[in-house]
Amino acid sequence: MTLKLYAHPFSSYCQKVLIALYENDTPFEFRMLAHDDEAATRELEALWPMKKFPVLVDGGRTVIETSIIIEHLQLHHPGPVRLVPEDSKAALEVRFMDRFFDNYISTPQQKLVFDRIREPGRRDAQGVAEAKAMLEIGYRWLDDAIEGRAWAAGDDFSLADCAAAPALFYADWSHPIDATFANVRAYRQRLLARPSFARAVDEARPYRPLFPLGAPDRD
Ligand SMILES: N[C@@H](CCC(=O)N[C@@H](CS)C(=O)NCC(=O)O)C(=O)O
Repeated sequence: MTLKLYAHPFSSYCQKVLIALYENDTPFEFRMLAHDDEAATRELEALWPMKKFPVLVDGGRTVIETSIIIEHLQLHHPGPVRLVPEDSKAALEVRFMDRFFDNYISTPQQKLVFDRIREPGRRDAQGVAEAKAMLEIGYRWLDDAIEGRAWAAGDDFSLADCAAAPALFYADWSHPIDATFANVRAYRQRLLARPSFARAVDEARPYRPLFPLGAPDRD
């Protein structure tokens, strides 16, 4: 086995890569990043001083950033499910939607979680309000953008859906998606029914008590 993924099952960005691996049944070794495992944390830091995860090690190569990891898998370990289209124009739409989910759904969602972890006196009320406003704008924009689409960028499941699944999963827990955004809510349900994401969600169930905002009793 040449692939080793440094990850945690409850992490949204780790799930983004796990979906890609599961879609193609790609074999890999899971290197668990438990918060109390100092050895694993030191290994991660040696690979990527930013200590953001997941990180993929492929033989002698360290691959960082989830979108790049999935592009790397497509290039070096392709399977039957193509997550980045061969056609350049179609690929551009996939990459744009991938950026949308990371920047405008995951980033404000993480802000809400990280703020809650802070000591009460050090919380950032304005930043939290801005994050919620960004999520509202993101939900509204997405609701129009995916009208008539099965998946984020069209008919085919792609890199963009790998990003969307955990992003919308946790965003709805953190700042609920209003019922008026019916397309987004239906899309989130389609993602939950996708076997690759359902597997990632199931594997992460034991960690739900760790969710700082309180995991709702659903999904
Ligand atoms: N842009 C990065 C984001 C990765 C990221 O934020 N990962 C989170 C886990 S979901 C993390 O490393 N959190 C630990 C920290 O921020 O110190 C990517 O796409 O890989």
